[in-house]
Amino acid sequence: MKLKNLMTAVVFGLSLGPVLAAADNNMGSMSGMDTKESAGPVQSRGVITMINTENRKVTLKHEPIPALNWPGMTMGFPVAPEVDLDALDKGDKVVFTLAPAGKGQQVTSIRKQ
Ligand SMILES: [Cu+2]
Repeated sequence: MKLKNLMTAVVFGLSLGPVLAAADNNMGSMSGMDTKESAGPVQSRGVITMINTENRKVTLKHEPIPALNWPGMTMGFPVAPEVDLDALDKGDKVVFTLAPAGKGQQVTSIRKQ
């Protein structure tokens, strides 16, 4: 039954598409967002909604970032080791830079606006 085998191959091939697309979308709290893989450092603005200096994590309510295809949203980022967080607090309006790190983005600079 050659025709049946062909149909099976076609159905299997079609069903594989969404599975691969889902596997690409592995961004932790940002699951569901479509991220461009090759983006370099990008600058944006936002407000600090949470900051953890010891664990070097910051949560930012950021503006839309067209370079990453991100809408405005609140999300957490790891902060690069060289970035000084001591002068920053929850509620601060900031300008920050993101650079690709692992499967997501990390903050490579951040300062009060
Ligand atoms: Cu985001």
